[in-house]
Amino acid sequence: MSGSWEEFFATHLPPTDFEDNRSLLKEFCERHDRQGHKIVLVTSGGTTVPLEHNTVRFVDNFSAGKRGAASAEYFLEQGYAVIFMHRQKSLEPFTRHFNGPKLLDMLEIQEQANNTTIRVKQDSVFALAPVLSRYQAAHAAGAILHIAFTTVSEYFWLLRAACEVLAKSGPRALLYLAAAVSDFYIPKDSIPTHKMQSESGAPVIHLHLVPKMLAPLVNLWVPNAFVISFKLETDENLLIPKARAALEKYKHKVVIANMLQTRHQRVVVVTKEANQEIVLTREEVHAGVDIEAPIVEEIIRLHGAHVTSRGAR
Ligand code: PAZ
Repeated sequence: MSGSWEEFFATHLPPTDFEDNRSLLKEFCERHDRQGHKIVLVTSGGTTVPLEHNTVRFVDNFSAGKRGAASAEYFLEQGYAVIFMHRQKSLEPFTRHFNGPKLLDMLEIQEQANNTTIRVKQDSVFALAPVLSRYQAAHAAGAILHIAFTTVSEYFWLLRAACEVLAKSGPRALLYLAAAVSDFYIPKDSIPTHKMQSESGAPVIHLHLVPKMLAPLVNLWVPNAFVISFKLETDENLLIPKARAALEKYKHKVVIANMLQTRHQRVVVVTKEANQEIVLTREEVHAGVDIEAPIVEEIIRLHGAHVTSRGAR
């Protein structure tokens, strides 16, 4: 049995920079609310479960944050204000295009007498310029706010704080919960302060179930928002039944279902009415097309209908 979410918050302290993040969230949402913008909270990347208070080791998961980072870019393109709540050091909008050595491969050094300059290679200008210009436009407009988490408890503290301010946007708030959040945690009083020592023998680790936060989120925290959760499975037979079960249990609007190995080529958008498959062709995959473009297009269409049905704009 999982404990209650009240108990979870009572036994986990907020992150150290919590109040700063809360102020940033408040300022961002109030500003965009005044301007009548739709606001999306995109959560992205995986959460950790620390095994020590002074954390050397932790339980982690596979998520790289590509889904969230790419989706944030497409929401920005469509005029949404984006709260990008992401795992520290996971992929981020715009910079994701130049991850690893890609950026350095685009540059060349020119030495002339005492003058060394660095230039973007001519054939890379076409790749860099559109991304740079979208990045600069988003930042100049103050249209994106980055909030970082690492552990599962930091994630829930920040998620609840974001919901507190998003609630004021009513149906114009969209929650796109793409982060891979641990279902398990170790209570704070069960982990050692310092690095576990191998001399003490093999540790026995007892994981507890994380309370299901979608229930209070949908019913109490943001009752008028358009909420989308994601469901990842590795057994195809479980994918749609579990996505549909989540929709029926939590009564939110959409579950986006995906399989671990094919998550960047195929998803199923599950709503009360239908299962809609979005699939990239082999050519699109080779050309580096983002599946997040058609996903976000469909979500924006559904969100628009939700806003209209609630008599808002
Ligand atoms: O972060 P990523 O691009 O590597 O993967 C995306 C994803 C699979 C984490 C996301 O699409 C998702 O399904 N998130 C929810 C996972 C879950 O808890 O079921």
